[in-house]
Amino acid sequence: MNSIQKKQIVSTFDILGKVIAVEAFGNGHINDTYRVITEGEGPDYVLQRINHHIFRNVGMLMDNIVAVTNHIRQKLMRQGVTDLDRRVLRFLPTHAGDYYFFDGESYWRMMICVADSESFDVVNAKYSHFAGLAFGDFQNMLADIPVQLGETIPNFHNMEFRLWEFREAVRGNKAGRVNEVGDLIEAIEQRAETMCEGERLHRAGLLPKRICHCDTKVNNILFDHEGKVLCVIDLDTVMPNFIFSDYGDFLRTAANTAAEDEPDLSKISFNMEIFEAFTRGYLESAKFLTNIEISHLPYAAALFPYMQTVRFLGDYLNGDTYYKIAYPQHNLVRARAQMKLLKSVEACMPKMKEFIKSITN
Ligand code: GN1
Ligand code: MG
Repeated sequence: MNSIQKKQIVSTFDILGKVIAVEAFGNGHINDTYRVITEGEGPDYVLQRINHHIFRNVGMLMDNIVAVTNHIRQKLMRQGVTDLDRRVLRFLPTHAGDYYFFDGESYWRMMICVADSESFDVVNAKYSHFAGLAFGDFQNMLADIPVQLGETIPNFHNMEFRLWEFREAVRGNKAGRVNEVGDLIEAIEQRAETMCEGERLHRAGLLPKRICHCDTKVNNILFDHEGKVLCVIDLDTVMPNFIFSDYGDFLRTAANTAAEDEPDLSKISFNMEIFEAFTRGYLESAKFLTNIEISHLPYAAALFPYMQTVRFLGDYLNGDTYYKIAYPQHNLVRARAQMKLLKSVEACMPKMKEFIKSITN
């Protein structure tokens, strides 16, 4: 798409200011993101092409997001927060009054670019503590949202479903790659039963679903220049789930000593200092947690590297149809990296349990 076409799409939204440029922005694996730079003092904007092969019901998706951001904005207003456009995303309607624009091929949406904010792929313990507080607050604020949010991707973090899907990928062997990954398939199967504990607890009525963010990668948080969390972004997957989703996915990314797709496995391990700081923050703000939720936090720390191993390897076996890849083996490298992280998390299990006991007693 050329810059004239992008500017035409931008012009369907009700934004202020003259557009100077539309530039590629961010590094998400699913949607395409652009920064819309405007002249003068007014805000810049973020334009996104929604991946509608993955988010199949764009109407429901945007209804969810508008409900969530409006609810949070009202709460913040009541708390006396003044810089609202930095503390919660604000989506802009088109001139026709819709929160997305369909150009005949793709779905687009527009939001205000949060001023004076930073995002990181690596954070220190102080920032992790603030992140823990922020996710507890986020779940807390959404606990009484008056509308029923839809599941934008059905069974998104359902481990039993993800394993079913993975086994279909192995059986189908669409890309002819099953033979090269026997060791990984075995490592996945060895842990399958243990990793579905969440679903079993839920069926037994022992584990609630709460509104969660469900994509709490560290780079989905915007910080101010002092390290305080301004807001969370990437709200496509906000839906009812186990709190394990938000807790586990933050640690999967922030407590990994290397990148999610690091090819050199010796660089990958689980950082207990980040774990402790984040857990402390989360338990300080998420006062609503039950004992079962708290005692399963170490399980959640293992669940997400496990689930990503399953999802990345499944995509590799299917011929790379889901995640954006930068080179042919990318999904396999990601899967191996996540398995290495999982093994490191497993080795930390006793220490994690001890730490949680020590701060909750
Ligand atoms: C995707 O969009 P992005 O890159 O923040 C994915 C997450 C995965 C993540 C792995 C809708 O997130 O579930 O954890 O990649 N989002 C979707 O990096 O599948
Ligand atoms: Mg993202």
